[in-house]
Amino acid sequence: MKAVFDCVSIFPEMFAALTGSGITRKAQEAGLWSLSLWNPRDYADNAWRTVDDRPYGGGPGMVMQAAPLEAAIHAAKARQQANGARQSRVIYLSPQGVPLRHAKVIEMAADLQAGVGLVLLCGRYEGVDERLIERVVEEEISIGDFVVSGGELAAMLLMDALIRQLPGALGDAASAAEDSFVSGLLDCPHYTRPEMYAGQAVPEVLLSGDHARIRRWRLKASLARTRKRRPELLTQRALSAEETQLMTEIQHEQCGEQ
Ligand code: 9WO
Repeated sequence: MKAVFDCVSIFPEMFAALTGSGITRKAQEAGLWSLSLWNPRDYADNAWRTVDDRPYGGGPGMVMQAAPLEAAIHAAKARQQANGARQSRVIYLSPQGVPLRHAKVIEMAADLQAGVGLVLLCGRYEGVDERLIERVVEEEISIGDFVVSGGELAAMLLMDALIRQLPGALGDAASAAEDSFVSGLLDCPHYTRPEMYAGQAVPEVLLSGDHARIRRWRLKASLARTRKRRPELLTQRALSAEETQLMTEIQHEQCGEQ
């Protein structure tokens, strides 16, 4: 089934980043996913189309009002249902959400294919009236421990991660199953022509044509990188016999460097 996204945003034009370029554009043209945009300003009850107001309790900045957001979300859900969605799930992108991980992306992509439509709420200003979140938001998701200017980029990042999991989204050669993190490890380094660049050669093994040796070298490079940069990923994951052997080699090599 086609993956259905509906985004509620006062900056709908930002989503051209997703529909205009690359794999996400190709996948949309191939009918793998569709996006509808809902501007809460269209549901404002005043002639100036404002959807924000000052925070109760004082302080700087503005808060998005519940009513126009709820009306936009309601319209998005109604359209999804009319188009045959089995279910609609409202997600708010915010730094207060549950951190997004690869396993969650896989799970959500499967739900999309099974007919669960996503409604992504993109906040602006200092946030959204909490009562709207309590009333309609089913999941709050964070893409990382930092603040940006609004939820749109986070929504697009989530959509991109989901779209590349849809069957047929990546070319024949590429496969989402080979992505970094599927293995629970960081990706190994990559090289292309020329063989010598700025005095640096491509690792000899990659020119050898010995596929077993190349696979082993890549696995070892992934393990070494993960150990150095993200050691906590290794404590969350079991090692195979081969991986344990490679880790021992890596530890010995590291000792020599110091
Ligand atoms: C803005 C601000 C300005 C002055 C004082 C305090 C402030 N807090 C914020 C703020 O957190 N704004 C957010 C902007 C409100 C919700 C939407 N915005 C948002 C979402 N920024 N970053 C995200 C986000 C979403 C998912 N994962 C990481 C970040």
